[in-house]
Amino acid sequence: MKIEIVETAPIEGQMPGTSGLRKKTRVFMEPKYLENFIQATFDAIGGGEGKTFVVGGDGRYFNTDAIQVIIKMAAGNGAAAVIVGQNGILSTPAASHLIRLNKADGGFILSASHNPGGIDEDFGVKYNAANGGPAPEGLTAKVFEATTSISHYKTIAADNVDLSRIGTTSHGGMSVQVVDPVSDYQNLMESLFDFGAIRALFADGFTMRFDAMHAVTGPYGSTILEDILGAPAGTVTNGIPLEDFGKGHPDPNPIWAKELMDLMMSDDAPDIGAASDGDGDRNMIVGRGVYVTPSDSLAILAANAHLAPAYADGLSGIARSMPTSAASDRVAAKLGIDAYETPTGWKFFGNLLDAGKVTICGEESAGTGSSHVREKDGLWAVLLWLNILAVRKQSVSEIVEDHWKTYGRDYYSRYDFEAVATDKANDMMQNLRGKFSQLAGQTFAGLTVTTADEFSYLDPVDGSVSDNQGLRIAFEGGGRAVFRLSGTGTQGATVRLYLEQYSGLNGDTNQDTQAALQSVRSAAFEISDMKAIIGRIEPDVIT
Ligand code: VG1
Ligand code: CO
Repeated sequence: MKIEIVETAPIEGQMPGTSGLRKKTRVFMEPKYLENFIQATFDAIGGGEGKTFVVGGDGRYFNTDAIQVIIKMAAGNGAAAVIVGQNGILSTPAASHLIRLNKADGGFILSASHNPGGIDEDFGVKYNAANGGPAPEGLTAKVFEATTSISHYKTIAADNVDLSRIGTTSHGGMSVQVVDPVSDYQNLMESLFDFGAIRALFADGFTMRFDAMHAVTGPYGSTILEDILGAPAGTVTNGIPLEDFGKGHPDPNPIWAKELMDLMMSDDAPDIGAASDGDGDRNMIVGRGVYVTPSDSLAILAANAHLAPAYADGLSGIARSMPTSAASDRVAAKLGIDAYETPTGWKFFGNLLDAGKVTICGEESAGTGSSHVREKDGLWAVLLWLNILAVRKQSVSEIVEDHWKTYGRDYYSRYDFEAVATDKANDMMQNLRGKFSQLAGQTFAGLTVTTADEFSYLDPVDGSVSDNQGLRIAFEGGGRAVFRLSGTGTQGATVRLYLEQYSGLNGDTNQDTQAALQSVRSAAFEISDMKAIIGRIEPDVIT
């Protein structure tokens, strides 16, 4: 088939953020917008010639259109093969697994994750490398560079591929393999966990509600939890992926998964509740009457992972993003293994996982995962919880309370201030930065600052340095406040304020979270001058 070389010109602003390039869907639909970014990616990786790529997305509006464009451009760039999920569906962890399983050269994941979907909402493209993980910063910088000098893109004139039919066809000399999105992922999960024990748990009357939030995990949850593990029909709710996620935010937190939270706090609560995000890489865990913070979930999973077959020999190390609470560090210390602190975003865990330095990683934003893929993995976390529950034969709340008794409790909450004017958000950060050299030793809201610094990460594997990764203030008595600007939004700036207070080893673990954080919060507001600079201290979302 004839390769078409189409002239184009650079389009501004195609800089990937925390997790891929995210823009309004209509922006992605503008002529050549997607094409430019895809060609820049091919250019940044040294071309597509003879390579194999995995392609799929979370099912949001424009997903299949974008996939058809990418398939044709892969052919135009000389790729040997494309592996694509049936109907364009692949969760982010499943795509990561397919890249690794098929030894593909990389993959395109079409998703803006937790951002709402639809023609007037958000769309996104993430590129993952041959290890299955998000493109590291060095590569995203190259992609961006290529978008600023692009002059043409390559494609083929061909009919669209029928994405509904599983099987292999040839397009312009390139093979296109349409695969079941769930089966390989399901096999991977079966290889990690004791499905027999989990099946027995459900057979014993254990109950669960898994809210797929009309996003990509519906088919994965239905197959694995209901069909394979025997959870009763109806365990998975909102299980059909919709282009607009039913107009919700597919963000697994107590705000956006309110229906699930209400159920879990009621008398009719099942034994465990879980929810997943748009592209299936994040998870929320709720026990009957108890919300498990993602930072605690990471720590509890790490402390109990040896109860699942895949981790029976123990963990090599644990990594967490900087704003995530210190709870998992306490587990690492007790296990005598290394703890790593990385910037926000899964791309920073890839090197540690590849080098075998860590087995389990996590973020406060409800992402947890392990060395089984190179992405965070929502359903994996849920299955590990189920495996632990099946072995320990205790409730979620008993396990959480036992954990706090052993390690102390890290009270934790994140405040999001959305759609802040970008210049004001930058002013606030700049003002705060300017105070840092003077803060140590000063007291605010009764708390004395021990250290104040801007987080910079030195990757212990490749020696790369990532600066400006968040402003952190630590207080005497185990409190901490962190400020950073989100890198996934598409409108204005989102200020994230992360608050944490350690109870101490034998301290009170039964306080209300917001009450326990009161001093740290007041100190953070005071030090940052938030009210004066951005005009508010009332967050849009508290998680
Ligand atoms: C947010 C989260 C971060 C996560 C990222 C991508 O980034 O805070 O922990 O890795 O989303 O997750 P930011 O820059 O907005 O704080 V996902 O599930 O959107 O791919
Ligand atoms: Co996600």
